[in-house]
Parts: sequence; structure tokens; C-alpha cells
Amino acid sequence: MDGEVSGQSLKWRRDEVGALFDAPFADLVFRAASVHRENFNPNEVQASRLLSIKTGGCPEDCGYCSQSSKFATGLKASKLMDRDSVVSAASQAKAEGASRFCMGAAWREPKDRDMDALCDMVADVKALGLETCMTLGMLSDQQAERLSGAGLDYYNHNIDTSPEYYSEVITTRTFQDRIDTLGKVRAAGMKVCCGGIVGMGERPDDRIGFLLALANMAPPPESVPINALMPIGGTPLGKSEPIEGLDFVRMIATARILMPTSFVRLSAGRENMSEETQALCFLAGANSIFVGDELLTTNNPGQAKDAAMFDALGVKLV
Ligand code: SAM
Ligand code: DTB
Ligand code: SF4
Repeated sequence: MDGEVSGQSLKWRRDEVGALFDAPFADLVFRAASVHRENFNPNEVQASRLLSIKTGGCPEDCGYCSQSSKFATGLKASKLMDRDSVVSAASQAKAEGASRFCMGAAWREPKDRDMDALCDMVADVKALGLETCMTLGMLSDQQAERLSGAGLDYYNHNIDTSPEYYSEVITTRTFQDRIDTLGKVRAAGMKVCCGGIVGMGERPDDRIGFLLALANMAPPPESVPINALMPIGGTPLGKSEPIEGLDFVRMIATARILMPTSFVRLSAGRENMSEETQALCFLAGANSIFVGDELLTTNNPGQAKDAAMFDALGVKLV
């Protein structure tokens, strides 16, 4: 059943993904590193910078998120940032070496009355010579068209976990809602950034189901962020057992083999990860990170630590 949807055969079957995921570590990483080298320069890592353009007060109940209004996380909500402040953050990001600027808003979906301001931000950030990405929640067809018309290169919209585990994490929308928005993003001609989070109490089967769902998208997302949960006090998942480093590397390696030409991003969670685990992730095919000392509302290693790590690895941030 997993290999087939309405008579159309899918690229990857669940048993194939399971076999990769469970292979001896050295075999898995060797294969992933080989696929990586066939498609990318293994000594280059793409640098994206995040900015929260609208923080907190979100009506959704994503069990991992500091920004949901349903949980007492102590986060202060704020309004949509003004255009000039966004542009100055973007130009600083560029000066610090980022090549892509990702603007995130804590919304279920944007309001039509915010679209002019959002499109202006996209145009201004793009004019700085940066790739642009936004993550604003669900979109209508018209909103997707407008963002694309303004020059938005990528839209981030994560499936977060397996279809089976989704309702354990989020109840205010469905997995299918996510797929529907991704379809609108594609139809409007933008590139897709879609991934998820590990370390939310999901079973190994959910990790496989999550990667399978991404790999069988036609085409797969151009950008695949794999986040390790940043535990947030006050959220339902705030006390989750952290994922083992080697299990995280397995996720990256499997993603790389399943989606050979996509950017696989070692996303949230580097703050709690050793440099050795991160190095294994880069060996296993991760070729993108978030740079800077903060993500949206949580910490990230920052410029000095990353510069030292990449120097030791002989890796160039691009
Ligand atoms: N509200 C929009 C949405 O959910 O699509 C955009 C912003 S939302 C913060 C973007 C993504 O960040 C989520 O889909 C989730 O994968 C990731 N994320 C949020 N909180 C996280 C956490 N505590 N740890 C790891 N990743 C997280
Ligand atoms: C993604 O997959 N990870 C980013 C980005 N897409 C928007 C967000 C990570 C957020 C980590 C928790 C926080 O800083 O609030
Ligand atoms: Fe809202 Fe996005 Fe956080 Fe979910 S992940 S609560 S939609 S900001």
C-alpha cells in the first residue's frame, strides 16, 4: 500500500527506507556520503539566517512550540515587524555570511491585509542579493501567487512528523492541511522547504514514515530542514527525552540518500549537540545550517563557535 497511491507507483517504499535506516552505521553513512559527493561539494555548507518577523500569540497548538498561545511558555508576543527593521536585520545577516534569509511568523495563516507589507519585505530582502524564504502558516492560492510574484524563492512549511503521529503533536490542523498548502506553493512556482522535528516521543516507525512522506513528494522538497526538538518549558513536549546523537545522524544520512539533490539542513538543536555529532551530520550529507546566535525564539551556537568548528573541519560556509 505504501508503494502505491491511486495506481501510481511511488519512488520509495517503506521497507526500503526502513532497511536504510536500520543498516549498520558505517554502511549507512558511507552510502550517504557517497551520494552527497555525487551531487554536492562535500566541503561546502549553505548558510541561512532566521528572523522572527512576528513572534508569539499563535492560535495553533503545536506541542513543541514556544509561540503557541495555548501554552504558558513565558514568551512575549509582538506585532509584525516593520519593513526597515527587517531589511536592516537582513543586511546584517548578509554581512555575517548568510546567503538565504528566512522570515518566520507565528500565524495559522497570514491575513490578506498583511500581504502588501510581506511582499515589500520580500522585494527589499531580495534586492540585497539574498535568497528569500518565508514561513507564515497556511496560504490561499492567491497569497501564494502574491508571494511568488514578489520574488519569494522558498516557502517553508513543515510536515513535522509522520502522518500517523501528526495528531499526537498538533490538533488544530491536519497533516493534509500541510500537504494542501505545499501544493499551492508549488503551483505558484516557489521552491519548497519542508522537513520536521525529531525527539518528540515519536517511534522509529514515525521517523521512517516522516522521511518516506518527504521523499515521495513529487518532486521532493528542494530544502529539507531536520530539527532536533528544542525543549520549551510549559509546552506538552517540554520534557521529551532528547534524541541520541547517532540516531540524529541516521536521520540525516537517510534523508540524504532518499533526496540526493536536496539541501538537507541540520536545523534547530545544534545548541545541544556536540561538534563531533555535527561533524558526523556533515559527513552524512547535511549541507545547510542556520547561522547566528538565535533561531526564532531559542539559541543557536553563533558566529564564533561555528567559525571555529568549520575551520577545524575545513568546511566553507556559502
Ligand atoms: N507558524 C508557521 C508554521 O508553523 O508553519 C511558521 C513558523 S514555525 C515556528 C516553523 C517550524 O519551526 C515548525 O514547523 C517546526 O518544525 C519548527 N519548530 C518550532 N518550534 C520548534 C522547537 N521547539 N524545536 C524544533 N523545531 C521547532
Ligand atoms: C525549520 O524547520 N526550523 C526553523 C525554520 N524552519 C522556521 C525554526 C526552528 C525554530 C526553533 C525553535 C525556536 O527558535 O523557537
Ligand atoms: Fe504557531 Fe507555527 Fe508555533 Fe505551530 S509552529 S504554534 S503554527 S508558530
